[in-house]
Amino acid sequence: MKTDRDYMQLALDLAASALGKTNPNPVVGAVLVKDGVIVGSGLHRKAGEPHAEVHAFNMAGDHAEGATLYVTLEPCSHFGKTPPCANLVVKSKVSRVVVATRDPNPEVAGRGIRLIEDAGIKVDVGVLEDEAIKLNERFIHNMLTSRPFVISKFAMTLDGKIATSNGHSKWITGEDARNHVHEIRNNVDAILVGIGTVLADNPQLTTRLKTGNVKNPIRVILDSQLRMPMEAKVLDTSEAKTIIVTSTSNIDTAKVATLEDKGITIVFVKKNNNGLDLEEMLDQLYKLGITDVLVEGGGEVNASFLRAGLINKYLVYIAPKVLGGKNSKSPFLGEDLQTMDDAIELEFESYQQFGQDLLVTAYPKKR
Ligand code: AOF
Ligand code: ZN
Repeated sequence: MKTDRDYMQLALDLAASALGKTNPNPVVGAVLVKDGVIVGSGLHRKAGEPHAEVHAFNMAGDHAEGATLYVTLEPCSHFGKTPPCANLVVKSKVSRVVVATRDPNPEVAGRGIRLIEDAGIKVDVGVLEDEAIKLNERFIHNMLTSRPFVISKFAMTLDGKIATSNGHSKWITGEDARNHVHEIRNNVDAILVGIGTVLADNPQLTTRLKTGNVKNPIRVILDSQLRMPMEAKVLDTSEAKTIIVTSTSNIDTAKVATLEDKGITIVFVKKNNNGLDLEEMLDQLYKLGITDVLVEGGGEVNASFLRAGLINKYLVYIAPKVLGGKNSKSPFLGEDLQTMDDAIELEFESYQQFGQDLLVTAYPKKR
């Protein structure tokens, strides 16, 4: 006998297969079960396309009547790009609905569940809820803060170095780990670096994958004094869009105009004691439709996100190499702290191996 958790796991697996493809929407999976037989299943594939439940009901047809619907996110109750799934659930006369977690979207926020319950259908909420929340961490953060989800990513040696003293860093990790970075880039809306990284490495910051559909994230460059060289590779917008974030006190209007003529978007934010106001920047990026940002350094940029408490997740590749050297580069620069009590505390969530390298996933410690 399969349990509620088994069917919800199936729905979660369906949802997970669309991770990175549904932005700004969440990933959602749905499974319809009648007398122990799966009569329908579906997932939300892309914003603007039908929701998971619609696909599952289409597959099930008349078999939906009397079935149990397992869905990883509360069915919606609003008219967005698509009509409310809760109405469809009621109309199809299922006998029970099992929901992993509520939809934090203020347009929904419990109304979907109420609509279904008011029609006399039993709803159970909370099956595999932790997993469902983790799966939609980006969407939930967006809904609660109206800001993009910020991921800090870097690769370091076992002794915590990201480059030699003269900035050489090719390569710290092996090919498998580096390919994995491109898979991550393929699934985020934006990738962010400081102008220092552009000046030092002249990177392309695009996604390079051998197979599958490649989607380049928008490149966001922090450049408070507009030092961007006109020949920088990131100014070639034929493959990916570029946003330069600069200070409102920047008065180089001629350079701004030249960059805008090249198709670059310039975002102006005020400065605070630590440089550009990153909170204001995130507010603006979200308004431009960016739901997550992969921060790829350098050390000063990483440190300013860290000190502002804006990092939501860490992806740290660790290579089995020791570099040593008191001037080798570290992932986070910024101010020197005096005691360990001042350290930012994290929680390790998991580790994976790519070739000889490890990927550690960590989150800020919950208080
Ligand atoms: C569901 N099932 O598969 C998804 C849901 O613009 P729309 O019509 O696509 O609505 C998007 C919102 O609907 C999204 O922000 C979230 O609250 C909900 N997403 N809901 O029941 C789904 N993708
Ligand atoms: Zn829906």
